[in-house]
Amino acid sequence: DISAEEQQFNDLIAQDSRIEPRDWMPEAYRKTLIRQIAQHAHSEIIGMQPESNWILRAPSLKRKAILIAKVQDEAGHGLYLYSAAQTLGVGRDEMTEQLIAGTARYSSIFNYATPTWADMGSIGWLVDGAAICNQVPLCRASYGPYGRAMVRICKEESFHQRQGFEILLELMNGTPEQRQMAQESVNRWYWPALMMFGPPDDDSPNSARSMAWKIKRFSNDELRRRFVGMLVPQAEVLGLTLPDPDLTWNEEKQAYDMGQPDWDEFHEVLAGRGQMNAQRMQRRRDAHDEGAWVREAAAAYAARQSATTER
Ligand code: FAQ
Repeated sequence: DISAEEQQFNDLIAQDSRIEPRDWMPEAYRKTLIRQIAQHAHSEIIGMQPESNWILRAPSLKRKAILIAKVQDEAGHGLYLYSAAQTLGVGRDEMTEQLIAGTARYSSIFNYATPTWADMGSIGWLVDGAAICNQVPLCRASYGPYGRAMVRICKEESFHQRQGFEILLELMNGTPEQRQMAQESVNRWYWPALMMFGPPDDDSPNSARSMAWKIKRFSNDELRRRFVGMLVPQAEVLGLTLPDPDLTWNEEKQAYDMGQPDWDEFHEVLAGRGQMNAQRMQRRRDAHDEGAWVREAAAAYAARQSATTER
């Protein structure tokens, strides 16, 4: 026995139609979207840090210009996503407060250090690669503003992925030291990149409901498998080894058998005890404090503008 509005919501989901901000939606649907979209937005904002670490040290003017543009794109993605979350009734200030207070989640991947230039290649190839694999299906998410934001974000991510691939390709065509630097970096980023897809399916509390609501279209493990399938031929082109001794083609399943990431490490990072968690949070808090004068100036300007138009 359900209400007419709930029936209409269920029908829209069943028809693969879209839910828009003014439509009725179950409170749990709204909450889960706010959770996922805000986490995603925070990931983009915190995700600027590992690469901005290299802007001043990029090996050429061209590389520097590309890296600056990529980090700016990430800021832009964060802003589209905060706007999408705002259509669900949560305030930007509230989301920012949660990030600053350390009570919000952001992707585990951004808590790893970037000690070498090759890490810029690995982030583009593996981290943006994983992001695309996860986000292309999100373009069809049932919530309209989220799906539409994803379309634009995915276009930019595919450029990011290619620039990372190209950094690694150039290193692999370089000196033995450069090739070694690329392989060492891929060894460090491979497993954390696989963790971006979330815990294994039998340990993923949100998956079943999010799939029934057509927010998620594929399970965490399914997307992880697809990603590895996409990487194998690209690694061959690069001449890089993927650091998984159990990675083998299974003819019968027509898919790769693969090893498992270290899930204890994943839970440690989620609990705030990863390599760079404390530093990432401190940097975000400092940036927030340093930006106070900009927010004050913008608010003062907006107040004066509205006073002028009222007159
Ligand atoms: N890190 O039940 P599930 C980028 C949490 S790409 C941290 O499976 P769900 C681009 C999860 O939130 C990165 N936490 O959850 C870029 C949940 O916790 P909660 C961002 C994780 O939501 C590239 C709990 O574990 N992309 O930024 C992680 O159904 C380069 C249980 O998990 C997105 O956010 C993790 N890896 O599935 C930027 C994509 N995995 O909330 C800069 C959108 C899981 O119950 C440079 N999000 N958790 O306390 C999604 O697709 C989903 O939210 C999943 C998780 C797949 C991440």
